[in-house]
Order: sequence, then structure tokens, then C-alpha cells
Amino acid sequence: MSQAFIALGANLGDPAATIRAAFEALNELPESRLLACSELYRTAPVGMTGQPEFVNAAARIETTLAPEALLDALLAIEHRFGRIRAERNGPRTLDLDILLYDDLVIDTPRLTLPHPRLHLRAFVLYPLADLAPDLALPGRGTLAAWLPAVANQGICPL
Ligand code: A4P
Ligand code: MG
Repeated sequence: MSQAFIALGANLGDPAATIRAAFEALNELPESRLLACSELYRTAPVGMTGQPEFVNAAARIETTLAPEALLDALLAIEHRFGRIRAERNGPRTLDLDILLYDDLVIDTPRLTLPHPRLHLRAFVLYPLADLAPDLALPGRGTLAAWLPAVANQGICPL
């Protein structure tokens, strides 16, 4: 069994309801088990302003799916929730990213692990800290060490 952390984000439709339904969908992934869900957070958009605020969260799963198979399964869930890819960083009904997969470090055209921007974003680090406050980020020290640097990004519990 491997363990993975998944980031959930939404800012179209009813984002909080979507995130809660997405936790259910993660619980039904093949060859996997949902271990824990973070709190939900209301977050200011990063990267592209002038779009609705996001709801973000994270989940911890165990799985025997290989990383690429897990990515395919997550993309299928996004699709089921009506995700349309328009512009990068743009509004979305549901975004599911793999943050970490065990201690794996990979960089392929389809998949980069750990997620390349996870340590820079409050909307990822706060939910992750709910799940694993002592987490080590492969090649980047501890989660706790990155938290102070993102404390000024707009984020509050839902
Ligand atoms: N991909 C590579 N590595 C991964 C990974 N670890 N997990 C590839 C998931 N996917 C990965 O993703 C594009 C491609 O990335 C996938 O097809 C996969 O092969 P996408 O979801 O279509 O595109 P995106 O999310 O618009 O772009 P990107 O670069 O993933 O954006 P980010 O960095 O994820 O940021 N602000 C707030 N407050 N909350 C948010 O959730 N999200 C973003 C997106 C921007 N601002 C935000 C939020
Ligand atoms: Mg994504």
C-alpha cells in the first residue's frame, strides 16, 4: 500500500458541496481507501485574480494504484463533476491534484511529484497541516517550516 495526499479545489457552482461530494468520490476510488479529510477553507484566488474565491481542502488516501493510474482516476472524477479546461489557473468546478505519493520524486510530462507549487500555497499547506502536521516534503524540508511564509495569503476556515 502507498499513501497519497490529494488537493481539492473548486470555485464554480456550489464549491463547498462539490468538495464534500468529491471526498465521497475519493472514498470510492478503486484499489484505494480514504483515510482522512481536512477542514474546508475559503481562499483568495492565486495566479489569476478577478475570479470567485475558492474552497480548498485535502485528503489522505492509501492506494495500490500506480501514480499515473491514480492521476487518470482523479481526472475522471473531475470530468464527472463537469470540469472544463479553459484557461490555466482559471475558474473550475473541481480540481484534484496529487500533492505527494509516498516519498516519490518524479517529473514526467504528465505528472510531477511532489506537486511543484505545493510549498508556496496557503490553500495547500493549511489543509495538509490538518492531515499531517509533521509532514516532510521530499527535497523541501518540513511542511511546518513553509507555513509562516504563506500566512499572509487570504485563507480562513469555512
Ligand atoms: N500534472 C502534473 N503534475 C500533477 C500532479 N502532481 N497532480 C498535470 C495533478 N496533475 C498534475 O492540470 C494540468 C495538468 O497537470 C494535468 O493534466 C496533469 O497531467 P489542470 O488541473 O488541467 O490545470 P490547472 O490546475 O489549471 O493548472 P496547474 O498548473 O495544475 O495549476 P495549479 O498550480 O494547480 O493551480 N487559487 C486558490 N485559492 N485555490 C486553488 O485551488 N488553483 C490554481 C491552479 C490556481 N489558483 C488557485 C487554485
Ligand atoms: Mg489540476
